[in-house]
Amino acid sequence: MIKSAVTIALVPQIKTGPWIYWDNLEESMGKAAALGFDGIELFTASGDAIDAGQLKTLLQQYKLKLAAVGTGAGKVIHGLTLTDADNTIRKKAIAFIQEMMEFGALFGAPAIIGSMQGNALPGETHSNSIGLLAEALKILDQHAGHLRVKLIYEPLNRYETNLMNTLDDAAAFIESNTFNNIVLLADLFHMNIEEADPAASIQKNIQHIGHVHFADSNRKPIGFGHTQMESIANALTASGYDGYVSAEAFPWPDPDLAAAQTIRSFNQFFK
Ligand code: LER
Ligand code: MN
Repeated sequence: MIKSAVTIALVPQIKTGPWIYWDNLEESMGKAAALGFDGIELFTASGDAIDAGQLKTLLQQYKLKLAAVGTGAGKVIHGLTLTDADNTIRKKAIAFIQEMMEFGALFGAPAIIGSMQGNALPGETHSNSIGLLAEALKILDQHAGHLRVKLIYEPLNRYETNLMNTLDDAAAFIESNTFNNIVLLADLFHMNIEEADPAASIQKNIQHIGHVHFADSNRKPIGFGHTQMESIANALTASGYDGYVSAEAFPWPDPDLAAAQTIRSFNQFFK
């Protein structure tokens, strides 16, 4: 069965980003639980930014699961990416993600590699940067195996990365590198920009998809833009997808209304 999740960001440096809840972990979890979400997706400053024992207690108290942990703070706060030309920075990026993976694994949750994949910067060839990404993901894929969790790789739109922008490209990359634990994230906002037909692309690449970011064409909550959600939802349900559909969307018009709109849309399309 497809599960719902909502994002909670606890990193002040990304305050303008597409996350529904902010600031107070417990209050946000209480609200998510009251609306009937199955899980939360957390963005923290590092793998030890919040106390694991406290999170465990709160997850039990509110009957929520940890759906995934985001690693974007590694880039935003520390300037780390997996494709930096500097080997020392790449190593730090890998270590940062490993720490996040270890935190998530305490709850059986995968980490997401989005902006930390970086870019092929001027002076670097695209194939060299893809090679650096593959090298780093090989190490992280093995780490995921040790931790018995998946690791989620997210193709982003062209304004955020020039490495891979579509599910087709990311699926081909995964297949050619024979990773064992890496799954893809279908972010409906990025897909709205990059995919000719988001529903068809999901259908074609479904065997690799392990997580979905639920946002409309304008990155507002689903229902506030022009994404044709019905065909996308049909592609997911018909395939037997049983992962999370997680609201990574702007808190528009405010976090509470954005969360309410999200669960309304989730129930409309997936229940
Ligand atoms: C991360 O999940 C994502 O979608 C990025 O666009 C955030 O910068
Ligand atoms: Mn995303």
